[in-house]
Amino acid sequence: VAGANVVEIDAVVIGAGFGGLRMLHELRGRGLRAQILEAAPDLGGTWYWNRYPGARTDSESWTYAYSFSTELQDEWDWSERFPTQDEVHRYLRHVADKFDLRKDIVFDTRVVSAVYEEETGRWLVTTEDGKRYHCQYLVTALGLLSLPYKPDFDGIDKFEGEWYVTGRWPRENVEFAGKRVAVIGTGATAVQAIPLIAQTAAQLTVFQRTPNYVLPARNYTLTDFERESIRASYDEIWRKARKHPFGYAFDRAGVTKKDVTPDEHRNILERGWETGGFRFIFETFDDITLDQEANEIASEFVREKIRTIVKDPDTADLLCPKDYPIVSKRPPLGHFYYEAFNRDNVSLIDVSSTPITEITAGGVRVGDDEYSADVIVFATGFDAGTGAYNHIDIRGRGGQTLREKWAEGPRTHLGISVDGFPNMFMVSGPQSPFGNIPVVVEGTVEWIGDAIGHLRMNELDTIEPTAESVESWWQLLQDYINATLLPRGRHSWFLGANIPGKPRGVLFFFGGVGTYRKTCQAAADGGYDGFTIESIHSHRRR
Ligand code: NA7
Repeated sequence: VAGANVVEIDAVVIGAGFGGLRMLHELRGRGLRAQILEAAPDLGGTWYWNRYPGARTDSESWTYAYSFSTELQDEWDWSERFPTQDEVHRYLRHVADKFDLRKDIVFDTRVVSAVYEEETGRWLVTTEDGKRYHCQYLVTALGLLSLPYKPDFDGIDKFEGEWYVTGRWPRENVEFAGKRVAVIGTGATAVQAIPLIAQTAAQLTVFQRTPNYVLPARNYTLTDFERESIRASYDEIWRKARKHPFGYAFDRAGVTKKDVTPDEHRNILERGWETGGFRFIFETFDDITLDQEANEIASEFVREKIRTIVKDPDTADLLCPKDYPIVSKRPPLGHFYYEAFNRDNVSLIDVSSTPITEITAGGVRVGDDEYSADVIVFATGFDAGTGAYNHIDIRGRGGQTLREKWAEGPRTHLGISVDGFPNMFMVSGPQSPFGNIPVVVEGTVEWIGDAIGHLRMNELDTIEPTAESVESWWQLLQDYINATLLPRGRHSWFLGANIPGKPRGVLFFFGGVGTYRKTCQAAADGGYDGFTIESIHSHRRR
């Protein structure tokens, strides 16, 4: 490919979220000319798009950040335990300014295709507005939950009110005051939005298909003293987070069900409930995700709390998850979520047996019942993992599309690379670990940086995994998830089961962030074991 309209560059990174920004900095630090192509008008990824009421992290602020720069972590002041969308977005903008990243980000630019050229060993990336980039390395930092899913209900075009999708929330203020609002969905997003919408809406109707185990967030404002002690402990924080199964700076509980009496068991769960957040899961008992009995005790504990908080027994009963174990779906964190159902203006509609039939001109119809609404909020989740990949025409060796390759579900090695797609690297791609994303992302970015460094130092051109290592990774993913209670989650997006027609399969690595990091490091230390590395011209192989 040649021509005036083609930008020749070392690397193209798609996406300016947590992963893409960090990747650009890494590539630059290694002397590469790189550019980010970003569909949105601003950076932030998830933290750009998800500006619905109540949007904030479920990770503690001091671990929902980059660790690569001591100066950055020392100068940034988090204001709360769980920062809002606005604060995380400000943080990422600060990072971009500090490291002068914006000059290499092209905004409002959606990538439509990326095609690998076998003769040159380069990728040709084309954008919607016809720009073309020719690069040696392609990094897809598309996000694991970036393509919103909105069910295809009949009648939406006839609806006379306003409707919004949480993952594509408008930048201007949405007014709920005095309005009848319908929220569809009760996942992590809806759980954050519902208590806030309830405060101003005239009437809020929540449509629930599957109740969740919502844990209290117990958010608080950080004092200067707390911020100072966090700053003083960053080494320890990152050491713990990198070892933790889900990338959090938590201690292992060191206790399982068999170590305690029923009274002690209850006291520990009470303490975890008071501490709030995912600490309820990870700092109470180490066997909640693994052992059915330990899990059922924790599950029943949450149900009891729901029945205590929610005054109307029928509503409480509907809010109690009954037929799947806690943590088999990602538990949301609530900021007075269950309490919201005690308000006179909030009602809960069960759509588990009779699904939403259609959207009408005036609201939502479920069977014979119609619920009036001026505003409908779709908090119906994401096409996780592969969704954003299917929206780009990615073609590897022999013109094979990634869509075809993944027709039965994603196939990768380490969640980073795919056989037949040389020099394509995924940051938090399908089959990488699910957990505290910044920690996962930094590990992956550094690994990709090292792999590229290795190629350049040895004057080699391409790296791609062998078909065998991709097959083994798939098998390993099955083994890990099958050792847990996770396969029992209802409509779980971990398994692709939230999207009608999506192939069912394990979309994430559940062997733990610590194990994952070690595995990736071992592959690099072993001279990129499981990968084929080639020189295009001499066909030198190793
Ligand atoms: P989730 O957790 O996938 O939640 C989506 C919700 O939408 C969930 O309650 C679904 O019920 C519901 N849903 C989906 N389709 C329908 C239909 N057709 N009818 C009724 N209800 C429906 O997405 P979130 O955005 O809340 O959270 C995603 C992650 O983002 C979160 O975990 C964080 O990691 C960040 P279901 O449970 O499928 O029965």
